[in-house]
Amino acid sequence: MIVEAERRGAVGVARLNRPEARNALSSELMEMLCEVAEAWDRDPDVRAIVIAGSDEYFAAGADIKAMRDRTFQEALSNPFTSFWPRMAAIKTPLIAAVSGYALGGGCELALICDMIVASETAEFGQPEIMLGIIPGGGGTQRLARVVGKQRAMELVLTGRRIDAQDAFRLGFVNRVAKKREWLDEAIELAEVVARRPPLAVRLGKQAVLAADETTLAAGLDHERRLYELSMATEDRVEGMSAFIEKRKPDFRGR
Ligand code: DAK
Repeated sequence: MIVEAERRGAVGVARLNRPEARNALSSELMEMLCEVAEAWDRDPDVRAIVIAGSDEYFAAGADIKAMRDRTFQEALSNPFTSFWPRMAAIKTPLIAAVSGYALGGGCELALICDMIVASETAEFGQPEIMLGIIPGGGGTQRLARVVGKQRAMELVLTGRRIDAQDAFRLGFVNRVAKKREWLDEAIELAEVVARRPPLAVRLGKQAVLAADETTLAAGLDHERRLYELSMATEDRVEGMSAFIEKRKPDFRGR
């Protein structure tokens, strides 16, 4: 399977598996990844999703061999364009577990995720400029929001790669793991999120993502409404009661 899906308790782990093409994101691979993520997103027992590649490569970007002969008309009607918004619409928290190369669309896929755990071997980059194109999966927009305009400009216009430590310093990745521990660390982080009350987790994700879309005043208004929704949940009564009664909360997702 070009995407291997495995459940580890409340965490779904999807592993990209096209070693012969360095996990290049063909339409077939992206379709399968979207289907897996969307099915988990509908499943209340899945509370967090990890997207990973292999030790050597997360993903080397879109499939250049498939792209080269695509006409303008084919590019316009190709489903490829729809995969990125589909992944961005997943409400369950997404954690990218990146070891080795995350380039072009691979870097953009990691950027769509809500958090990134990188192996010390990870290398990130937007090399599209070397192919005569620019990033098309959010690499100019999400990257600029994460690392700032000047640094995004350098990565997009030079195509140079950055390593895991640089990515950490830039606030691009949440943590850097030892090379044999990257996947376990990503799953551990996902398990922590999975133990939190799921409705509040989804509202929290939605609220933080709104920060990229709105002015501060509109964002604060949006946060206030989402906060009020969280106050209407049974889980928040349980969370507050458990604190006061000095016991562990039993969150039900209601
Ligand atoms: N596509 C297709 N095949 C690829 C590939 C790719 N991106 N990357 C590697 N391969 C294939 C190679 O062609 C080679 O195949 P064979 O020669 O064996 O048939 C095999 O994988 C092994 O590759 P290498 O021999 O190059 O392996 P190395 O370990 O030496 O190097 C590498 C690994 C990842 C550093 C290198 O392969 C590399 O630089 N790959 C290309 C990276 C790149 O330029 N990525 C950007 C692609 S453009 C959009 C959304 C997104 C996008 C566009 C639009 N919309 C929503 C509209 C995204 C665009 C891109 O990502």
